[in-house]
Amino acid sequence: MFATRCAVRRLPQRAARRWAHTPATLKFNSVTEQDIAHFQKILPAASIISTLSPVSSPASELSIFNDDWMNKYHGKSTTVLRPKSTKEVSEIVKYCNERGIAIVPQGGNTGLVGGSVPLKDELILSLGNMTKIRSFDPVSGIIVADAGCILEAMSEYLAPHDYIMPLDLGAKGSCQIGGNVSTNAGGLRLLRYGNLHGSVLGLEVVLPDGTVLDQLSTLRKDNTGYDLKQLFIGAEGTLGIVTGVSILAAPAPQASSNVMLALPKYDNVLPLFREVKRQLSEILSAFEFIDRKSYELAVKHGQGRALNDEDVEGAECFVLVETSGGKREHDEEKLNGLLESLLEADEPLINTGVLSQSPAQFSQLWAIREGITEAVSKEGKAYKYDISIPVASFKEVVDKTRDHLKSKGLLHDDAVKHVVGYGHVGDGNLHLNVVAAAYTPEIEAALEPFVYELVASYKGSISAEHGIGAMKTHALQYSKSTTSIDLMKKIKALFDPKGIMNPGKVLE
Ligand code: FAD
Ligand code: 2HG
Ligand code: ZN
Repeated sequence: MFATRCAVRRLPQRAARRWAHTPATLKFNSVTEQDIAHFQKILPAASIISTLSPVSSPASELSIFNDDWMNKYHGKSTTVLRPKSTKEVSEIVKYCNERGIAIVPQGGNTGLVGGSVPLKDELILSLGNMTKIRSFDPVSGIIVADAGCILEAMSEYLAPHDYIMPLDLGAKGSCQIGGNVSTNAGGLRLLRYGNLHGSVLGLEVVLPDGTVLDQLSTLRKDNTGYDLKQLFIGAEGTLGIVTGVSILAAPAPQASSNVMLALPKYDNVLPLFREVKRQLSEILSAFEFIDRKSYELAVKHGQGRALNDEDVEGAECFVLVETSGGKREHDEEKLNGLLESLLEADEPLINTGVLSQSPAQFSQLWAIREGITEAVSKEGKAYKYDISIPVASFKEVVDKTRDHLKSKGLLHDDAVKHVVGYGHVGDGNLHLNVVAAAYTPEIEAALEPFVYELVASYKGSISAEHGIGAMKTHALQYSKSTTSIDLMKKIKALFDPKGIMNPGKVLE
């Protein structure tokens, strides 16, 4: 490995808000044995999991659908339906609408805001059985797939055709393309390929009354009035169930490389970003930030391979830079030139750079960054704030949050163990994770609305990429005006007048 030494938004009224996570009372019908008998007419036995008779599955079979990835949010659904076709989804939804049964659409259940599990006993409609690639055009790179296709499986399908998916996330082995679209997932390639509002070309959606909206276009350009598909991208299952996705894949880069840069101080991140962009220009494909504690947690919990001690010594934080381009020699020359100039500068912005020399080392460096979420969840219970703020303020926000928790007497091993920051610097997206011994009302009360007010004071967004889910419905006004929220409510009422689609998520 290469290693060388070297105008504030007006804050909403606090008094009127509720801050504990207490979902509004939902008034929907519970699934009954008669409903199960009806679902048996639509679906084969293997597609119904229910504790109700005559199916009578053990409750343990339901828990992976009722509990979220963090084990923070817990639903009480009695029934999970796993349709295999759009027609089956449509029949289920039509019936639930008539009966007043609420539905939670569920993909890979890797969401981090409590959006994918019920608040009460809503029916869970899992897309996990809809896994067909419907078509792929190797000339345009457009792939059309069932919503339940796992992101990684789609990448594997595309690899022999020399294409890649335009998005990549640590949860790729479990998350589904329908879930990605429904959360407008960002991830590690957004800097290069932009977000899903650009790369998704068409959607097939089952609307809350069971009607199938077929907008599964494979056209790059289509200016025929309102672009309705955009409404479902990031709707978190509140407007309908995405059953099919048409998406533009990207040509696979012919050469990729990465380097982990160790920085003596956070203040160097921004000048470094400018310099890296200037020198690497079109081959820069990722610029990811990892603070020291996040790095230590990743290594402690076996994510990637630890850097040598001398590379870590004196580092306040790290930046992982990835390049992707068309010609290895050209890209290597640029990257090596960058590293040399960084290390030889009069006042170097970095201490060291650890450059991957093989595909295995490339993956190991990425594993450190991608593994932080997993590491944090092994260390304790994480309160996750996924925020957009000016990059210059990343460290300040982490420090202010830590100081605030300290002032509340909560910064000790039995309450909050660590406050860490990492994320997508290139996109202005910080992941602020507060790692606690347990989820407690006391810690939550110390964090909220504190964090949201802090974000608003930087004119930031309370959700850069994970969404609102059940976690932030009561905080939406920190990032959206009353006019916007009112319009969102009208759109929701237009699509879903009975409110059966993922109630209590996104909007209160
Ligand atoms: P789920 O968690 O099942 O559902 C998420 C939301 O979408 C829910 O509201 C659900 O109701 C709705 N939904 C799911 N499928 C459908 C459908 N077919 N139709 C309508 N609504 C639907 N997120 C990022 O943005 N960037 C990251 O880098 C990132 N990294 C992650 C790393 C790890 C280790 C983990 C655990 C999570 C990460 N996430 C990230 C969060 C999560 O993976 C994404 O939000 C992902 O897009 C969710 O997909 P899913 O299939 O698991 O959806
Ligand atoms: C990432 O960028 C994901 O790694 C997850 O968005 C962030 O766990 C988190 O807070
Ligand atoms: Zn992220």
